[in-house]
Amino acid sequence: MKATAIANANVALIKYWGKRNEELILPFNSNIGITCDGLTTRTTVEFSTKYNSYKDHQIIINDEEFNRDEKNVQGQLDRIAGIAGVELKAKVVSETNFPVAAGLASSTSGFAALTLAACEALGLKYSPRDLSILVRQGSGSATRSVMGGFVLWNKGIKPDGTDSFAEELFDKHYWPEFRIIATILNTKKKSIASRAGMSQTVQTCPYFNSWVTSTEIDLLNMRKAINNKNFKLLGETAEFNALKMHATMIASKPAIIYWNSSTINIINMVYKMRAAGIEIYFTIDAGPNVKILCLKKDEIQITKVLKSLKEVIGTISCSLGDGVRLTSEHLF
Ligand code: 2P0
Repeated sequence: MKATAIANANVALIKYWGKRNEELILPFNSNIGITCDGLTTRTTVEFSTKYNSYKDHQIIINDEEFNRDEKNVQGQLDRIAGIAGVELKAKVVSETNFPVAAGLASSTSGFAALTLAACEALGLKYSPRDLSILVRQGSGSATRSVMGGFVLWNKGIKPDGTDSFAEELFDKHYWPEFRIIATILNTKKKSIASRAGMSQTVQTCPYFNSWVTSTEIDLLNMRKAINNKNFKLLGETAEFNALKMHATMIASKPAIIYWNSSTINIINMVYKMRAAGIEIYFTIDAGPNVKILCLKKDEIQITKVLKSLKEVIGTISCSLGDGVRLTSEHLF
């Protein structure tokens, strides 16, 4: 009845922004992300037993009772209990080694670890692909955290979502020099949750169709870049795609602006270092924090420059990591 899983956050190089089906969480676009070894969540789930009975789901993240998005977490627990044919409530304790809900993709590792631990606690066994379909129904981008390394989330075309799953393109050993450095600029929770922001963008951004069609081209370029280990093409495509996603947010009504002045300063730092000949690119998710894409040879120098900026309160350097897995080290 109790199980624990560990998952790494997956940061998108080609973004998921917009659902064609909000209920089943089906995206307009296939998207690609990297599972990062340094952004980790461990989650223990225990459903009620005759010894420990829970009247409601109890969710504790980093020692705090969790309110934001609680409905989504509870919904996922109910979904899994429903599949197992029980009506039990659960206690969930989760720990991350990075700030949650600040645009560092915490929901990716969070929902992947939650889903695997909950399934195991109720004796449900899934293939990684089928697990990714179940994770997807909890939170879209978490679909990618089921797998390691470079991960494609196939958008699928079927209305029931059975062909919308994660696929490991290359595992964590594929590109040992690849690095992604998460800068921590502001650990405050975001003002508008991704789910609401995404829906608002789909409904009100006049450029939304262009985002969808042009992302298909970015996806092809990204696959080519990864297949050929072409870092320049990878970085240019990731930046282009991230900026276009933010453009759709800014052009929605009312405007959604996740950036702050620190975000712009880091972007300018990246441009400056690149002009000086360093292979450095960025990507930004639904928050102010910037993720730096670079190679091992430049990691130390880039980290030093980042840490010298007054707005950077921390950095987390990641290589490619593993997909979700079980552990016997429970949190309670
Ligand atoms: C991504 N993000 O591909 C994009 C880029 C943020 C910016 O997926 O409604 O938490 O639970 O499916 O997955 C954030 O959205 O939204 C997200 P839901 P999710 O990583």
